[in-house]
Amino acid sequence: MPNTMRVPYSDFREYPPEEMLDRADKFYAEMMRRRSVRHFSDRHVDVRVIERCILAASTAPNGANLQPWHFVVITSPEIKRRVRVAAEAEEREFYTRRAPQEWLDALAPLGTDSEKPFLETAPYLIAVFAQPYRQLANNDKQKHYYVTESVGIATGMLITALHFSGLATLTHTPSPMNFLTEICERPNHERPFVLVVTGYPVADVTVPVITKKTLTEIATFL
Ligand code: IYR
Repeated sequence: MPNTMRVPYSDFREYPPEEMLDRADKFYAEMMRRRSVRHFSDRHVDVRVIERCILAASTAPNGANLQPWHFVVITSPEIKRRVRVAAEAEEREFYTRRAPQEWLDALAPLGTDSEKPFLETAPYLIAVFAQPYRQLANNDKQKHYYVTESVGIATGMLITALHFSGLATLTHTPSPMNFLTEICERPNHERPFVLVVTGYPVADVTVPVITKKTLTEIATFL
């Protein structure tokens, strides 16, 4: 065994079975209220909420605890504008040339197009970056493990934390989004993973009517 200091896990909490079920029910109900929105208000949001949610995301389980992620919080109108211009250029290509008809058909119910005004209106754009490795001071590289899984889990926890705090998000993945590395001034080896658009929805926001698969469709108990 490596000589790592270990401490009792005294923070673990056990609940009586009834309470456990009640907590699971309540959490499911809370998560059922989460919807992606595409129309954001420019209302101010306290940056401390964003900081806490990023800290919550950083508790995600991840490969060898190397925490292969970086979050860039964009509030500057000038940088938001650059992100919008670059994203819309890629999206125009996507909608008019790159996307196969099958993909466009799948997107039709969402009513999306290449216009992304929310990239300027929303108070926060949180760009999540994945780090395949860490550049050490002596120029050596320390490899990271399960990077996609780790950053995916952290992003899920970020979205959950933002929703739980009372904010709306849009998980946006302009494709390709390499432009984010330069705009966010990140090192070249970091991979833009997702852009979490964050803020309040506009007052009259609508969302598409969608259904979720049933438990029997998504789960098998052996
Ligand atoms: N990136 C494009 C297209 C798009 C793709 C999927 I899959 C979505 O769930 C939604 C949109 C856009 O943002 O419009």
